[in-house]
Amino acid sequence: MSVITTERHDDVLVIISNNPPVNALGQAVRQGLADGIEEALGDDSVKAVVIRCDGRTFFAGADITEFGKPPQGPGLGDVLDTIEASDKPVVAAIHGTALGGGCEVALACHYRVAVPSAKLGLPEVKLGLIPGAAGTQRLPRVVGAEAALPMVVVGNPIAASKAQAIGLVDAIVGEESLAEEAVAFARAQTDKPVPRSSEGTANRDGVENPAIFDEFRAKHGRKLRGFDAPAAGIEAVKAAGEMSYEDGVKKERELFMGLMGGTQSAAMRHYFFAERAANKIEGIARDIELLPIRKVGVIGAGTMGGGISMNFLSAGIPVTILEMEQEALDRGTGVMRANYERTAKRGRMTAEQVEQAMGLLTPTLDYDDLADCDLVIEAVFENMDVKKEVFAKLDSVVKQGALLASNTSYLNVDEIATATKRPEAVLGLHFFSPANVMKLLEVVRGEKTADQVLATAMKLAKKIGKIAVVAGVCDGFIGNRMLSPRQGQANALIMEGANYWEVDEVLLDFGFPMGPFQMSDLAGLDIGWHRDPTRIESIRDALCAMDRRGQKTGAGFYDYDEARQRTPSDDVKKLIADFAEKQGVEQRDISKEEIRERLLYPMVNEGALILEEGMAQRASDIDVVWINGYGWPLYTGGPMFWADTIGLDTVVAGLEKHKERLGENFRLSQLLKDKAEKGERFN
Ligand code: 3H9
Repeated sequence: MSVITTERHDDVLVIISNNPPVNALGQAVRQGLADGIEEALGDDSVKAVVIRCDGRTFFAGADITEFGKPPQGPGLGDVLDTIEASDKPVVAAIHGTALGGGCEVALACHYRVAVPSAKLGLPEVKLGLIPGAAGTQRLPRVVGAEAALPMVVVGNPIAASKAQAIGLVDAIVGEESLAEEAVAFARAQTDKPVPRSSEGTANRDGVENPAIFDEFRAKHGRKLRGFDAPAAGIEAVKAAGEMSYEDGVKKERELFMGLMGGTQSAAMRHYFFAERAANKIEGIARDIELLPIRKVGVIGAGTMGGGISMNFLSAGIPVTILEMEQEALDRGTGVMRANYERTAKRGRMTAEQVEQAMGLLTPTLDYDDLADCDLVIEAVFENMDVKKEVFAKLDSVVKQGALLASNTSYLNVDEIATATKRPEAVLGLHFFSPANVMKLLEVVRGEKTADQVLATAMKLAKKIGKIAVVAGVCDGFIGNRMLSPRQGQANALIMEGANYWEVDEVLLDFGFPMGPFQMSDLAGLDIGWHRDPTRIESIRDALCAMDRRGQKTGAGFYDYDEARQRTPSDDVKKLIADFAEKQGVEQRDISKEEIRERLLYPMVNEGALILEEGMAQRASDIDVVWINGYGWPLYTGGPMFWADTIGLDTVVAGLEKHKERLGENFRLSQLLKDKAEKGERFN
């Protein structure tokens, strides 16, 4: 069946798209829309037109899978010009999400009606692009530059009610009666001059008050640092006020094509599909029967246990939280309440929602209270014996059929599972701190973890708003395992003479939010410290002995002022040099290029080892982990995609160049080597 059909309702022609799953505007859809309009214009008995979609949503945008391939006509811009040029009124009937090109279709129509649950937006910026079918020129003419800016430059969709308030939607209709009401709305517009978005004048606000652009930049600059598309988006919206419509469209095209050909958009499109691929588990049928998770148990009410619990409470799933002592239990639940209340104060939750969430929490000191949980997550001290003890206990009290999970970040999940008589029920659920905020979840598949258990965990992760990636059992799983060589090199580099602030700067310049030494200062240098100031075995020991324990003591690697602004410390530089001398390490000048190569290339190599050992399902999963868990800049696509972009032969050559300095445990991945030789990519 054709993806576009038409239907007559007396004098109204309804053009219907049915292109699952999201009515992306692929070639056949564009052609069908053009044909539909031609049909309407060629038939005198048609007085008005409605464009609507079947299935779960209005057009969710251009078909991203067509990007990077030779274009096939008709182009979306041309189709939209045809729609807008019609002198018979055309009404967009919107449900689901009108996104990107879909929102541009709606803008080209003369009127827009939507159901209350509909959302409209221009998320192209999240793919490293700007709208490319005149969205940046039509939208400001309809809603004004000020309202258009966040939509184009930040890209979050807005609700139908908000869209109506800014003039993007003309009428909100019943959730169940969109089709009929849109036809009636269209019929009521006949015999009136059609309003065309390209002729709107709301964009004057940007000309009369150009300060809105600077204010917008000042407000969002930090968040958009490093990304190319937002600046292009601002430029395009500005052009909508300063140029004729035709010239503005040309400007938009120029900017769009520039971004489309760049590496950032390729990286961000890669990420879009990577995030979706991560959810799929190889070898497990998509329709496998899942276990119901109606009640969750969490062991440990510390920072991690509390944060983990909040995920479930916020999703409406009851949690029983267990501690050893009443005091620790009270403290933990108190922190959770305080966190919720802070969220409420910021207006992101109502007081009622706070009570609702906390009402689902049952604190306990008694293991027996976990008996009827469908999933228990252990978040106790990171020690194998302690974990095994907990799992043995769980095995004896928790009902059969439940999932038993460890939040360990390093330990061997298979060994933990041996403490039970049901290793098939055991898996790792590695949350990242703060667990109620961080999106990433590593789902660790043990040797014996049942398919059903794994699939249930992945589904549950989505329900609580996490981005889950399957990892195999190895030291540090995917994320921490790759962090380890980077940290090793950071430490080695400062011993060899690199300034620690330059090591941080290299990563900041690359796009990380923080460098390793800033990170250490933030976390506290005394984590895991032996507390003996006379025992100096590392630079950290030396810093702790001087009471430089990080931000909390006003000094660590850096000195901190009252506003927590950091300045490099000459004392620390000297301390490092002295320590290096004592260890017999000769210091030298080290270039930023070497720092960058030695920090990042070993990570790619570790990623390749993870892949060749089957500890990650696919290279793109590794990218998803590093972007969501460790602040790897999205616009490079993650470590593996970044390596593809610079060339795997470059990475291998760099690793070989620095081989002597990469530590005795360094082992070049055969997979990386082979791929580099063959000129292949990971993604
Ligand atoms: C654009 O429009 C440029 C124009 O301005 C200019 C043109 C000249 N294309 O996310 P889900 C697939 S740029 C192709 O799991 P949900 C997706 O990969 C575009 N495929 O569902 C997945 O496939 P699979 C601007 C697409 O309900 C399946 O659909 N638009 C596209 O959680 C289901 O997706 C956007 O950026 C697409 N455009 O969320 C919107 N979209 O099942 C991008 C989805 O094989 N899309 N797929 O894994 C979204 O934000 C979400 O998909 C949406 C549904 C909210 C629509």
